[in-house]
Amino acid sequence: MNYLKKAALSIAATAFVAGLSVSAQAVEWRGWNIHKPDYPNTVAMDKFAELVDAKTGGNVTVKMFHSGVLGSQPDAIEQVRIGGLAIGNFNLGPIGPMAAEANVVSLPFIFKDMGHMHRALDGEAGDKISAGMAKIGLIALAWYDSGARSFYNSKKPIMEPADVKGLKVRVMNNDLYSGMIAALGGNPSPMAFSEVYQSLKTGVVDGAENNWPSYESTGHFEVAGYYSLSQHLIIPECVCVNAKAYNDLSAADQKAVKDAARESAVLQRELWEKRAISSREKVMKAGVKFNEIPNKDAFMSAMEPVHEKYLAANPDLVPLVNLIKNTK
Ligand code: BDP
Repeated sequence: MNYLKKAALSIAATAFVAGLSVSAQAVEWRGWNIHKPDYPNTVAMDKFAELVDAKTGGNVTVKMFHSGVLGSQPDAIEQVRIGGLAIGNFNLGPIGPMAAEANVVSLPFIFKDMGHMHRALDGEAGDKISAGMAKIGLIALAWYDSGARSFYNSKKPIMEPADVKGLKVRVMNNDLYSGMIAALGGNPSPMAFSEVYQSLKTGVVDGAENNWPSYESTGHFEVAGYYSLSQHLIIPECVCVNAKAYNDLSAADQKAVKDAARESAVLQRELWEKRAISSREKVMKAGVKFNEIPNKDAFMSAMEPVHEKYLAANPDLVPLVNLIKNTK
């Protein structure tokens, strides 16, 4: 073999080995998101994907599937747990039934306002919630905002707890929410997000509860025109990754992915603030009948049994609940 041939062969061999090592390292993650293209979470998850690619130098790429095309949220959470999907933007509501620590954020009125929720999540309470999620195979890389959820329905303004009596109200899949509606004398109807519009339209349910951006983006305001500002739940969301997928990465790539998630959360929170205002404006222009609730304490007292029952069944969570309540 002459010198040139040998050199060419050895270059080819090096490239082959390099190619192998690159492809052995490079992974593509499939990502789940329930929201439509222009929603803050969607824009932020796309940003996350872009940042992951850039920060890991292509070692990790994320292919996002938006608008819930990969299935319902409880199913997607399960898929990320077992590794069928790598990553998702999840609301902690449907995670709660699988991870007790994560469920404390679904106790009605546990957070006073968004600032309180941020401080709790950024501190020790957030660490405990993350640890609870890690136990079921989900690593929370960053927290997204989801505003405060209020009641809306097609029948009447809700001013006091008694107004919920007899109403069929859609809730996310979580017994705490069913208990919350039952405590007000309503009929809870757990249902996938994608089914709520038709159910409101055809009268399968009378109402539901959500933040301004989701009330608007789903078109629910077109079929349930009374929005009553109860703000009974402030539920954070996560960018959650399958534990094995994350732990299999090099330390440098883990950091890159975490940084990407945190940067995307900064963007999400900015976009969220703006969207909460523009969504509210949009539905009001469309003729939504909006009311404040004069006495929110009445709702808090009516929902208190939900806390009592939950903590009686989960006494080990009392310290975490107190930690949240005492977060200044
Ligand atoms: C939205 C959340 C989304 C939930 C949805 C719901 O962002 O994750 O699936 O509410 O009510 O606010 O199901």
